[in-house]
Amino acid sequence: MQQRDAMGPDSTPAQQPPAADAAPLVGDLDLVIVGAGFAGLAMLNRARGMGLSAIVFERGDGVGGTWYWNRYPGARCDVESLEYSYQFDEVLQQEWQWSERYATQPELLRYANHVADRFGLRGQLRFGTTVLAADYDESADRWTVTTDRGDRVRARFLVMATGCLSSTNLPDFPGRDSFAGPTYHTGQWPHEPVDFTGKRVGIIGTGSSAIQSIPIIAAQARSLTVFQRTANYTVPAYNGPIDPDYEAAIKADYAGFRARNSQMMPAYGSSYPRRDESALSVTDAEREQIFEERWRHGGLPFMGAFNDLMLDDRANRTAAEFVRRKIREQVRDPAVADLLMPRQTIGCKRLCVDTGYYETFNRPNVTLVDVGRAPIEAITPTGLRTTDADYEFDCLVYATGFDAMTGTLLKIAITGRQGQRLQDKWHAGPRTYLGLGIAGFPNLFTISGPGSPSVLTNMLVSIEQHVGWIGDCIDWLRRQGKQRIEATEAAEDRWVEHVNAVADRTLYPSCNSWYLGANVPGKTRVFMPLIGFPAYAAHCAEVAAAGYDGFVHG
Ligand code: NA7
Repeated sequence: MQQRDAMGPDSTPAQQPPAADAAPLVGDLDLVIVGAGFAGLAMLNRARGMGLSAIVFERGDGVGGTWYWNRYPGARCDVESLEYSYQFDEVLQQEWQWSERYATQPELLRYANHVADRFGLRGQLRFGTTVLAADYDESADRWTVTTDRGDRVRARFLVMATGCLSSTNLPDFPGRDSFAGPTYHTGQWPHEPVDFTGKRVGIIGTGSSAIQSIPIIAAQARSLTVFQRTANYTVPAYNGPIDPDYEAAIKADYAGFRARNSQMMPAYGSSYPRRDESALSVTDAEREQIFEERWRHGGLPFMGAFNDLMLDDRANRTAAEFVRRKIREQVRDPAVADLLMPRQTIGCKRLCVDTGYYETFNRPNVTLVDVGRAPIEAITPTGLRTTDADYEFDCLVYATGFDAMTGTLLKIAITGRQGQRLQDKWHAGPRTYLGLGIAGFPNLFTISGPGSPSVLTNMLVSIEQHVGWIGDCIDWLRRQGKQRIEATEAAEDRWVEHVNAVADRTLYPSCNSWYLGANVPGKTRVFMPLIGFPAYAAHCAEVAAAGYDGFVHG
C-alpha cells in the first residue's frame, strides 16, 4: 500500500498493511473493513491475528461507532456492562473495570479506545473517511473500494462493519431548515457539551434516545416541550455502581458466564433468565408479584417474566397493563399519564430502559404534546407548528432514530457480480443468507447484517460470533486455496423465508417498529432481524462444518 502519488492505481500489490496517513491510499490488501465500531475493531484484530493485510475506513474521527456518535445527555447502554463487552481476550475482560451496572456512552467510548490501543489497531484505522463505493471485479475476485478522500483500495474480502443504528433518520418536515436556533440529532450529537440552561427546548420523538435524554434536559432547561407521536414502554434501569461481589463472582468464571449467556435467546441475561411459564397459567396475584419483582430488578429482563409475552397477545396485554398501572402511579396529572400510556404490543418496539422518565412529566417546566393526534405540519423559524397549534422554543432536538440495519449499507454504491447494485437487489427489503452473505456479492460479509439476530441480542456477542465465523471462513478458503465464496440464491431465498416465518410466529411484526423499517417513510416493511441467538449460532456453525453449505466457492 502506497500513497497515490507514489504508486498508480494499477500497481503491484503491496504486502504491508498501510499506515493510516492523510494522503490517498492506493493498493491491494486481503481485507477492507468498513466501520471502526465494536464490530470493525474486533474484525481487524482477528484479521491481524491471521496475518491478513487490512485497513478500516471510518467516517468518524475516532473509534466507537454507535458510541462515538450518540453523545446525547444520558446516553447509556441498556445491556449490563459485564455482558456488553468483548470476550475474545480473557485478560482484557478480567482487567477492565466497569463503574456502573449500565455503562455510560463516555465509558463505552473509553473502552473502545482502550481496545484499539491495547491490541495495537490504530495503524490500520483510517478516520474521517467515508466509503463511497465498492465494486466487485469478477476477473480478479477482488473488491475495489473508493472513499471521499480519494482512496482506491483493492481487496480480496470486504467486511461491512457499518452498524445497525448508524444512519440517522431526520424527518423531512416542511421548513426544516428555517428554524433560527440550534438543532441537534441525538444520533449526531456535538462533541462539545451542550448547555440548555435557561433555554426553551423542543424535542421530537419518544424512543430510547429521548427517554434517556429527556430527564436530563428537563433538569437543565427553562422549559422542555416533548412532541410524542407514539408513547413507548419503559422500565426503570435501577442503575448504580457495579456491585463488587457480583463482579467478583462473574470474573471468577467469566467464560462460564459468557457460555450461559450465549444460550439465552437474546444472548444476555443468564443471571436473571426468562421464566419458563405462561403469563396465563398463574393467578392474577402471582402474575402481579412476578412483574413487580422484575420491575424492581430493572431493565430488559422485565420481558422475561413469562415465556409467552411475545407469543400470545393475551399474555402480552398483562405485561402492558402492568406498565400502564405504573405510569398511572408515577404521573400526577391523569391526562398526561393517559397520553404517556402506550397502547401497542409491549416489546414489539424495543423496550426502553430509563432513569426518572415518567416522573419528569410531573415537573412544571415539561409539557407533553400529542403529535400522533395532531401531527407536525412544519418547522418554523421560532419552533414548530402542528395541525393544532404553534410552539416556540430556542433549541430543537431530533430524537427521531435511525434508518436502521440497512440505511448505511445502502448509502454506499455496492456493485456485485454482473453489475448488480445492492440498492436494486434490496429494493423490496434486504435479502441475505445468515445475515452474513449476499447472493451476487462474493467475498462480501456483513457483520450483524439483516437476517441475523443482531439488534435483538447483546450486540457484542453477535458481533463476536460473526467475526469468528468470517475469520474462520476466510481461513478455510485460504487453506483450500480458494479465492471466492458466495451465497447461493436458493440458500438466500430459504433464509429470508425462515427469518420471516420465525418473526410471524411472534408478536414482533404487529407494530410500526424500526425492526420492520416502518419508522422511515417509503422504506419497505420487512422484519429484518432473526429472533433467537442460540439456534442461529448453532446453525452458522453447522453451515461451516458442512463446508459452507449454501455457499458456492472456488
Ligand atoms: P427510535 O426508537 O426509532 O425513536 C424515534 C422516535 O422519533 C419515536 O418516538 C418516533 O415515533 C419519533 N419520530 C420519528 N419520526 C417522527 C416524525 N416524523 N414525527 C414525529 N415523531 C417521529 O430511535 P431512538 O434513537 O430513540 O432509539 C433507537 C434504538 O437505540 C433503540 O431502540 C435502542 O435499541 C437504542 P414513532 O414511534 O415512530 O411514532
